[in-house]
Amino acid sequence: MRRIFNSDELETKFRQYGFVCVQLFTPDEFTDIKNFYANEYHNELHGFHSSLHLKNEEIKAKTYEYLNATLGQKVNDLLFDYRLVTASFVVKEPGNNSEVIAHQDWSLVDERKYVFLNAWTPLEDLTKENGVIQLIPGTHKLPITYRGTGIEDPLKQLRDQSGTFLKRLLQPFFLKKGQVLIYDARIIHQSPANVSQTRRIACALGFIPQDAQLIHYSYNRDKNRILKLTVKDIFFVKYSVYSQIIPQEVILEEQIDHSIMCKILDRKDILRTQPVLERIRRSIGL
Ligand SMILES: O=C(O)CCC(=O)C(=O)O
Repeated sequence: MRRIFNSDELETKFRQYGFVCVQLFTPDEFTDIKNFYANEYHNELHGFHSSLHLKNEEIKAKTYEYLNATLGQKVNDLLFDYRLVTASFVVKEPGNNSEVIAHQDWSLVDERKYVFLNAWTPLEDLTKENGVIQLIPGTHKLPITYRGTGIEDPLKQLRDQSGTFLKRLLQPFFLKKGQVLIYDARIIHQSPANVSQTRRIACALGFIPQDAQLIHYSYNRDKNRILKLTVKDIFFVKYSVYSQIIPQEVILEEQIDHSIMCKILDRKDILRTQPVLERIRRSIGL
């Protein structure tokens, strides 16, 4: 398996749990980042929003450059030959409409071979009120799913039928300012609404291996297939989830791979990633 971290300790922890948490920045380093956000982002948005979703290419490119210089290099120093492909602000405005439901992040590489990493760091200490990040350790070992434009969400059934099942497995991580959570994009994660009085800003940086190509999966209704698009690294500056229009000029190759199918996950898939729960399940004959 291709190595992910330079340090053996981080590599071992990551392989087991699907994430690591590292203290990487001083709180002072975040003052400038908060100023950058205040100066550059003036939209009156509500609930949860991500700068990656915006249509404005200029601000997305500027944010990428800025977060790469301020945070990206230092995170990348921990990684074994990775490169930054996305950099964004993920923001929860105060109010009870900013919940992020349990999901896996989009697949940005062919996960049969590579691991796409998200490095997530809040600009404030996380609390129970301001939208603490929660994840299910071990779910990076789930069967391969394909996540992208128009593709059925692999967690749909689990959320519809048994939201409490996922909720019971999700663990909160009360990160302090300066700590970074680096997780495998396949890890199931969510965050509750920000019911504090102030905006919660976090930065999310997406890294893929140097030897991997950036991929975007997209469902094609006519062909009833998932298309595998190999795209240029600038893809997420050009693409907006609001319009869902895939910019043709950044596609390098379009392919229908017949082994790629929609996969909807069920309880057994999740339990298999939880060794202790799986042992109990088997011992009681479930
Ligand atoms: O910022 C958050 O609270 C969650 C963000 C998230 O889940 C994501 O960007 O995939």
